Amino acid sequence: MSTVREVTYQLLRELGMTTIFGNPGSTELPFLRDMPSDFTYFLGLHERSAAGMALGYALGTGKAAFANLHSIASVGNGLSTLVDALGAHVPLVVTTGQQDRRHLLSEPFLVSRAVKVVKPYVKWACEPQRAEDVPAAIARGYYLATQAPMGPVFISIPMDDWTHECQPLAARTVTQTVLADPSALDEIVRALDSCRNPALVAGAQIEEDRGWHEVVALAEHLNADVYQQPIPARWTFPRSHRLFRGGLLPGQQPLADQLGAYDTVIVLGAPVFLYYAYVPGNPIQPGTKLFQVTNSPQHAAAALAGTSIVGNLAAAAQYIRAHVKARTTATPPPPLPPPPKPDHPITPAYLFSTLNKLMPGDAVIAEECPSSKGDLDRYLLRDQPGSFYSVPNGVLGFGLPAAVGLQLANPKRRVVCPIGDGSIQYSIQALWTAVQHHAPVIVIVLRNGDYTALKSFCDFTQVGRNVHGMDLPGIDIVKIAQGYGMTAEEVDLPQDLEPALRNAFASSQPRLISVNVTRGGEKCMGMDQSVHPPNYR
Ligand SMILES: Cc1ncc(C[n+]2csc(CCOP(=O)(O)OP(=O)(O)O)c2C)c(N)n1
Repeated sequence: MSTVREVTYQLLRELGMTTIFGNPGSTELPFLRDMPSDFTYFLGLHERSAAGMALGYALGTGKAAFANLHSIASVGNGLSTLVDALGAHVPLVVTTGQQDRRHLLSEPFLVSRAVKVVKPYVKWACEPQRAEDVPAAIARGYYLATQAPMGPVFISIPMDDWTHECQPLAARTVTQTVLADPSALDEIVRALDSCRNPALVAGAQIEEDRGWHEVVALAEHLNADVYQQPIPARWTFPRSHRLFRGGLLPGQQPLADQLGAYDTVIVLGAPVFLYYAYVPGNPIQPGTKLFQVTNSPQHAAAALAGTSIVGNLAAAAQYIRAHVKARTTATPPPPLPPPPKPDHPITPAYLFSTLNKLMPGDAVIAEECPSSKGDLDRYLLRDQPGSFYSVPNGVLGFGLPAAVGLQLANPKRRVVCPIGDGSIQYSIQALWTAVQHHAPVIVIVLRNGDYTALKSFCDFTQVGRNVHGMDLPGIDIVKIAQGYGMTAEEVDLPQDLEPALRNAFASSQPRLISVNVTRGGEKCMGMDQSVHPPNYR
């Protein structure tokens, strides 16, 4: 008879999860011992980094990733990754050790109540009732994690379970696609056929459902203007396409104003809508017909306006295009932003336009640079699917491990991680894993010496500047990176930027470039006082 451990490894193999990201503790050792040689283990030095790399790996492969974290620390240190995975619909199967069942009642050292803690942020959390149920629980978690909308599942496993006897368990086929009701999509077709001026909003779910090409084809068929959803976790429309009109603002009134000229708006694969500051107003101008197609029943239920249709994005876009009349006229594209000057200190705009010039066409961006998002949005152009990932819920610590996981998943596409000097500190340990595994990620630190985004928010909402904890003096990120074994350098002069980036792209090893950039001056997520922000003074 096989053991729980043997059956589990065979199951993971059949489910295609032979890559394990983790941080071990005593409660995980009975599982991790003698790992079969066809499995690869990536050590993260902290659960946030380990789980965050698994998340990047899942994003990069488009498949479920497996993380094995330590006891209750899995939740304490790793919870924000689960929050990210739930928000960004990333299929993660997270297992974590529990103390030996035989003395759980007495609350021993390292006892874990993780299942209870984690529940609001996973699709399913479970500690199996019996040892021999462990493989079946992992299988059930996997099938659920990979169902749209995808997301994380969590299984807590007592450490004595692994040696129990267990029946073999074959992996099953569980399909993942749910199609939208065609009669509901017909309503969108009728609205588009009878409208004057339609617009599409492209959301992250287009990539989750592999619908990039279908949505581009639909937009071209309609000659419709296309906007990216507010605060996008992914870019899902080619940035230099003639129909692309930029991103939507994350506030009710300013967003409704941006879409004010359109009489029909179809949101494809995004919430209606994701806001940041509370700027009240109509979610959409009265008179504009609003439709949402989403793979998430939650998003459909939570939408503030319009008709919501649940179903797969690729299939829905294909259906609409097959039934709707083509349109021949398009509005002219807006002018390109002026090329930024090589000022000193270097501006984020100059940094991103230089990076854009030097990056290979298939390079992947995993970004976390809060106050420079506007410049990044203006000057980085990505035209291929799977090219852009960003923090989905505003919890910092996403960018660096996601970049490393994406790079491990995609050795052929270079991953670039533009990240704030504050943001990089939240899961800094991922630098070490990149070095150990020669994952050639290029980390570009925007060193402005403070939490600029928070200062902008202070100004935006009139909180004032008399707030502690806004400045970051005395951090030498180059030495920190070198301490983890990474080649790193500082760039201060604009003329040194291009050579530093060229060298990084020419090298096949990971590298960190810390760029001293200008302080402040950015709007709050693209918004200024003209939108009438809330006043918290
Ligand atoms: C885990 C976490 N802690 C704190 C914050 C609050 N926060 C939002 S933006 C920000 C500043 C980040 O600083 P940096 O990366 O240097 O970017 P900058 O604002 O300077 O562009 C902070 C601390 C957060 N979003 N997530």
